[in-house]
Amino acid sequence: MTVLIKGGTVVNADQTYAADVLCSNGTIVEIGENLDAPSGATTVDAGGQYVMPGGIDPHTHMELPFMGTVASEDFESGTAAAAAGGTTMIIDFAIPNPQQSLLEAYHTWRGWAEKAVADYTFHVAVTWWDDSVHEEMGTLVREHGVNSFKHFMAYKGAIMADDEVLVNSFSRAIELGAVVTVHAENGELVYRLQQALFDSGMTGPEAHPLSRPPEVEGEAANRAIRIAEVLKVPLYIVHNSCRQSLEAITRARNEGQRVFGEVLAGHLLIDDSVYRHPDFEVAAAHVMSPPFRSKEHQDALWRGLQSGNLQTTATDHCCFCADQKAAGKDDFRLIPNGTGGVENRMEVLWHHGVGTGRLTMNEFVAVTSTNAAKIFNVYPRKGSVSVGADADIVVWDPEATKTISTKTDHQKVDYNIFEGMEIKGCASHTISRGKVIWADGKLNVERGAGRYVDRPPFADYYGALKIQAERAKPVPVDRG
Ligand code: URQ
Ligand code: ZN
Ligand code: ZN
Repeated sequence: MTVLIKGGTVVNADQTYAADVLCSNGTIVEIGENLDAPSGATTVDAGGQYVMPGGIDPHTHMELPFMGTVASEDFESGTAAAAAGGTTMIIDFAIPNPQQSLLEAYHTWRGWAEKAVADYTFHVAVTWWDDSVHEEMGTLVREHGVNSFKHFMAYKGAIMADDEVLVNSFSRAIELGAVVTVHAENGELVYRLQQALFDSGMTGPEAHPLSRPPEVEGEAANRAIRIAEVLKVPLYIVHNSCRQSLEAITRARNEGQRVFGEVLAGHLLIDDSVYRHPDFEVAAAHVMSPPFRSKEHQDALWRGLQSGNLQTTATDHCCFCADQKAAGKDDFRLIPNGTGGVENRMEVLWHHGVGTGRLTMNEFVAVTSTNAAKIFNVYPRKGSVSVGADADIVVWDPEATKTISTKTDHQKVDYNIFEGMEIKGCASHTISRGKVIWADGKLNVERGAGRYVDRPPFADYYGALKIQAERAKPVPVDRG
């Protein structure tokens, strides 16, 4: 398959220039002016458009079994919807139940993802600890291309990792040259606040944000940062939703600690008034954790992106339809947590980021693709329009307009948190490893065409070898 993208402007995280891009056999093979189309090549007219690295969404949960049900979006429909929005790679999560083998969970998720239409990889969650977890983390890094391990500090009684798990897992991760990531909410406090609110008679979704105030997130973010500081392990905090967690990250980064922060498109644009909607279905459709916050926090998060203290954007795409959310009709604690957006992330960020001047086009590329590729060690294979990179490309039409709606999007869920949002600028073509899979409003995807992306450990990228050497140094024995 050969594709020539003609007449566009290449926009990478570090530079912008007019050039044609030639892709062959899944790879970018030539970038230059006035390239000729080899015979048989497909030509994409990119005149007046931007040719950018395909989006990387570092946080999705396709077909996740969670809170007694299974997320409605699967790997085939979810990667297709992602492509319709310009995203060409997702990083999902293999999440073992406590006492379940990490390897077993990893293979289960690998099986589910075989139907994906575009590329994917997995963070593996550490939800419990014993020597077997220690061993299997090594196997996952050495033999299965996993270089990031997730820890849920929330969800007491289910998949919550306490400090003992965090300390053991963080210590093991740096030995292996892996990054640790956390869902930062204090699960004990959430549990207590949920109980108190329910007992007070507040059973509806309006109680959800009250049970997980920003302080609960700020505490956990800071705790994870301090543990990572002592153990010298690089830390990535997912879905930062508030000023408090951003302040914790900013302080650590100002002191030179290697901490990365992710923000969801939803947390930048949706506020907590949704939980006070009189219609249970609308309020419940927005129940996710951490919850959407007030405008004060949204402004802080935008500043976090602009300042570079937040490096990536994601969606935490974890969809549940109205009949599933109804499980919590009489008890907000039972509403399956999760919302969608994998199709809309890039377009809403372009409109509200680049369109408002908050972000340059290059910063947009950095936060939607390149930074995630670097942090999770697949750059420049992914996250770059450069010769030798995978031909994962989005052709972006800055003049195209649309109104986002669940009626027209491709996500397999009956509610879109961006419903009715009018945006300008969206993907006209999406190319996945050299094949045009989205063009002019139509998907051209193939079940199973997606590939698992191996992510090598960081070796010494994070100083792991130095730390291992320090730990290996014989301790001088005082012979008296
Ligand atoms: O916590 C997560 O990231 C998963 C379980 C999705 N749900 C959510 O509310 N964020
Ligand atoms: Zn989470
Ligand atoms: Zn998540």
